[in-house]
Amino acid sequence: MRRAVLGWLASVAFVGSTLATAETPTLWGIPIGEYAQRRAQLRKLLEPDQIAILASESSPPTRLKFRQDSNFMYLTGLEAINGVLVILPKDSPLEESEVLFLPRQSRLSRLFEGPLPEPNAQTRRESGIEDIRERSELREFLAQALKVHPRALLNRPARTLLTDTLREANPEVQLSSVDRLMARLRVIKSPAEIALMRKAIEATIAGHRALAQRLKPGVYEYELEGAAQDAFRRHGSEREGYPMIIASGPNACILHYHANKRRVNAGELVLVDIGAEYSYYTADITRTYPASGKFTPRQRELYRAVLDALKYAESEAKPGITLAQLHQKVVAFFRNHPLRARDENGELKTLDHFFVHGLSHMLGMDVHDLDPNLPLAPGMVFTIEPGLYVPAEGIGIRIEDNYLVTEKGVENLSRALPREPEAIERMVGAGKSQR
Ligand SMILES: [Mn+2]
Repeated sequence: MRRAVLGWLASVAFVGSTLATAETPTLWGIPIGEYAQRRAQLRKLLEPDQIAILASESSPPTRLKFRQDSNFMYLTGLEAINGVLVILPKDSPLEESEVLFLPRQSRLSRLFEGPLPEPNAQTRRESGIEDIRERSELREFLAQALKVHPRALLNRPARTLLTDTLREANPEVQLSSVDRLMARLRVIKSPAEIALMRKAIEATIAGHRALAQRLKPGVYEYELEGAAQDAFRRHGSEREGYPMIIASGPNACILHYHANKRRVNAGELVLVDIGAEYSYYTADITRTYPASGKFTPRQRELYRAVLDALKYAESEAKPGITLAQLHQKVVAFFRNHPLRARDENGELKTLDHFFVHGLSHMLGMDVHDLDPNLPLAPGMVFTIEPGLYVPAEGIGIRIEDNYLVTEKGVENLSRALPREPEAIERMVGAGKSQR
């Protein structure tokens, strides 16, 4: 695994060691030198007439915890507010390669928000970004830069906040998204990123275990949510990577259910799709539990079909295959499976009829991480999550693990969490015997 990742580092010409040591200064668990390498990589991907402009989030929301824009965070490691990072292509006639514009903080802002990164020596030292200027200089800088680089690639906050400014600075400017380039950078994880993802996965597994212990008929879905959240926090997770799905009985057939307010009945299945975020990286792990601690024969045979599909996909996943190809293999697996179920019209159908979503997605700073749609390659992290949803029977089953692509295949990063039906029953049963 280590060899695979270092191989990737060599292939994109990252120089020097990016492995953190005690002396390596880090931001959010990532060596600051790695942020500089990321910005250098983006710079290399820009065409001569392009410029990348990435804004930070603008203001702290009152109802939600602040979370920096993932692309801005990936390139700076700074939870700045109203900042703008400008990256120029190599061989730009302008002298600069990268400039970060940050606002001065007012006395009141410091009282309300606490200290934020400002254009000063401290931010230069902490971030390793040398050229940090006053936010008030941005407009004039862009007016000059857009003359030479009229194609601007923007992140989401920049599209919202800076579109008017850019058009004023240069009416000829062509605006598009920087996501396609960012996907190429973000899809391959460095050793430091993989270490953070392992932490997120560890916290998520603890959440599943705590939740399974609390599961019994009569419990409310939101109580289970609380149990998982408590375990996340005890493992250092700042927040969830996405709203928890804790879906009992018929709710398991609503794919984006996260109201989590129903009372769990005896004999039902509870589909639990949760992911802790750790230092801006998220896990995404699903298990399906029998509320009473025992699968019915019907639940068990469908569960077994989903688990077999997962194991099959796992064995087929290796460098060179695309996620779309992997998905098609699992569709065929379900189509050829001997089991049948009735659809909403009472007709018997093969199992592929009940597998209605994508098998996989990339995973990283975002739960559905930016995806350049390239074949799997060492250093990529992705999910495999087959599921079967049979509303006529009130049964929804999904099993999802998180995988790191290695030289020869994949490593299941979430393998510490049981998934065999007998082990799942023991996880739920363990809670009962303690009460
Ligand atoms: Mn997922």
